[in-house]
Amino acid sequence: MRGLLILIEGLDRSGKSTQCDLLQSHLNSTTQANLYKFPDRSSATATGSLLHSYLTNPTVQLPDEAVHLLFSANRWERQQDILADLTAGKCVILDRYVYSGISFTHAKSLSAAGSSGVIASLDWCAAPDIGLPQPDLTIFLEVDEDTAARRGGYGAERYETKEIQTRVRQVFARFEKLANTDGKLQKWHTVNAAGSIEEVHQTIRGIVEEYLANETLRKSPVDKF
Ligand code: ADP
Ligand code: 2DT
Ligand code: MG
Repeated sequence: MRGLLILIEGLDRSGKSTQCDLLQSHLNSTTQANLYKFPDRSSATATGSLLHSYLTNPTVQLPDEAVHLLFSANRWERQQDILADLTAGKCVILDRYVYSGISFTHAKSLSAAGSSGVIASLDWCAAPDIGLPQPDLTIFLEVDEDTAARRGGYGAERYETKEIQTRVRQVFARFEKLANTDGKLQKWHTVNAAGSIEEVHQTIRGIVEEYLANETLRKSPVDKF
């Protein structure tokens, strides 16, 4: 049986990275699990260092369209590794993926400053990721802005402002319906991430267990976007 492709999405400081680490440790106790964090800023990708510069250095100027394509290219750079892991029976946990890509770029088009025409189109934003492996399940960690703010101030990276986070939240809200429309297995689970780290972890484990036990799913090929 192949591994499961599990995506953890959410706004900044919703607890994604914390929960990805806990889930990986838990899965590793019974099976094998690898974690991919996007953007992958490591030397495993050619685009990672450019994206890191863009996120951390405000003087780096790149058109919104070009940045969007780079984030997608960064996922494509790891596609073969992800598929190889799944085929080898390993579970793959993703810390952000396609939905962050669409949401952050599209959110810029909603900003008061305005932007080029094309990023206002969700179809345009989704197009570069067409063909990438589609997660078997997406867990969206939902946390209100006040709770997230109590977890520490915004850092210095691009996008870490209240205005952008609010707009990103609005775009994310559309995906639950879109991801669950095929009438088959539920692919999107919104989880209340305001509880303790352990409570959220237990909720995530409960959801993942069901998919792990689904032999039909694990004997069928991974879907593509
Ligand atoms: P993200 O990857 O979504 O930005 P992190 O996992 O890095 O979020 O968590 C952001 C901060 O909030 C960290 O300091 C982390 O320890 C803390 N944190 C994560 N989950 C919780 C939680 N459920 N309750 C309280 N604090 C949390
Ligand atoms: P973290 O490394 O703290 O998660 O922040 N982003 C991410 C995009 O704009 N497009 C994408 O495709 C992805 C994966 C979200 C990474 C920042 O990069 C943004 C926050
Ligand atoms: Mg994180």
